[in-house]
Amino acid sequence: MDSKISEEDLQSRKHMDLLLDKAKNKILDAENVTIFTHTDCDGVTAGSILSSLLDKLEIEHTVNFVDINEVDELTSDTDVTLISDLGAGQNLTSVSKNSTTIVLDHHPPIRPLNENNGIIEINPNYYGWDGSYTISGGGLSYLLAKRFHFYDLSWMGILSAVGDMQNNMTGKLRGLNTEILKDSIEVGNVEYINDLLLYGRNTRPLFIALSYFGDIHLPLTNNRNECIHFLESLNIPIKNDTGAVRCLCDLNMEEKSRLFSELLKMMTREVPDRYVKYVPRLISGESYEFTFEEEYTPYKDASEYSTIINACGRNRRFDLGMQVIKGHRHEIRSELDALVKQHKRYLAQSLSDIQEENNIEILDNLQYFYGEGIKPSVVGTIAGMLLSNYDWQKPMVGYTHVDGDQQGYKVSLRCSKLLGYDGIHFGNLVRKVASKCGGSGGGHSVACGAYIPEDNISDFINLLNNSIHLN
Ligand SMILES: [Mn+2]
Repeated sequence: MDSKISEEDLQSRKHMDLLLDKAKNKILDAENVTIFTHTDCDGVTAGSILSSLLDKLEIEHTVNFVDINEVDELTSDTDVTLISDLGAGQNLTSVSKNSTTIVLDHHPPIRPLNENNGIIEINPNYYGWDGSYTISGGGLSYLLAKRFHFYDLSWMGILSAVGDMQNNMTGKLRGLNTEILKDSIEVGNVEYINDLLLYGRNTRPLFIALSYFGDIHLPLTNNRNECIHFLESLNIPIKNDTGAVRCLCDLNMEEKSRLFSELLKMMTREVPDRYVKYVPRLISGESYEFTFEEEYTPYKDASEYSTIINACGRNRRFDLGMQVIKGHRHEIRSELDALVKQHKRYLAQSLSDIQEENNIEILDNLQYFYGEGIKPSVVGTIAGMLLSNYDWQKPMVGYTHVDGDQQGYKVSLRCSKLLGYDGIHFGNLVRKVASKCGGSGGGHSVACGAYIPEDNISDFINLLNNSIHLN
């Protein structure tokens, strides 16, 4: 954890606390509060933090999950309106007309600090801190709860940061996220360890986790038998003494370091020379665990936990996600299990449909598919899953019709982190190209998306293809 803080940063942090205290006083004076929050894992977690905060204060409130394009039309007549994980980039005149409005967002703001028309805006970008990795919407919501000394909500700030992929590029949390991490470790709710970046540390048999490993194609990719041989050759048992199949969390340090070195060798062979220096970052990084959760459940590891919340969000069952986070898991267990199972089945089916129909078009600088009938909320997930089966050196773009009978396409792009390390920021590129095509877009360097008008989709694909300069 990097804890060096400059004098300037310290002043900025103090200023942020002044605004948070202002927000705190407005909340303490309020009889009722409306929460608007985003529909992704960060947004659902942010809503859960704010709702937990208001529960503790015994203030009446509602939580509403909204998409970015709905923000302009939001209205509220409660004393206070809290908007988290969105709002910074949107017009808030209709919502702020009759209600004291507090925005906790980490996206680039359109209103200058101190000229917010009475809106209290807490946003890291005002202080030169990049909101894509220094703090999440949920993290900002926790910083508000922290002014009330509710440190026990800090673990949720870690969940939202990981769900927002804030640690994606460097393999660890940075910026204000480290303050939240420190709080959550101090209250004993979170532990972090350096580990292999295999997804499913607590729930997936190791040989299966290996078969899905990474975003570049390896001899192990999608080949479970090969993974079993690989582990045997490293003298890493597949099963433990009781006969149960081992997960990554069952390995000792020595086994993990053997696995690390072999993966390093294997990946180094597969990538062009200029990428070799980045390979260790693909294999290991920090993992965050919740101490109060049980082993071998998807709730133990922050990254697996965020998948559950995403599954809720992508099926528009935000209420279930929030119940999970707020600790009412018992009541909704069977409903949640059914949803997660159905979500996984849907992803697998969509994936095999696309592959069977051989729908992937390969252009010079990108590859793309039209996911006809695929839900727009999962087209990015599918693009990511396809990547290692095709050319990982080009981004994978998927598009599908937006929900309902509306015209237009939702586009998602996923690419190997190696392209990001090489300096390409696809979020920025997609934003530019989308706006040239009459749409809007943006996001992270290696995972981003756009909305494109019905008639302009082929222009968008071609223009994007021509705007990408791969080395
Ligand atoms: Mn977010």
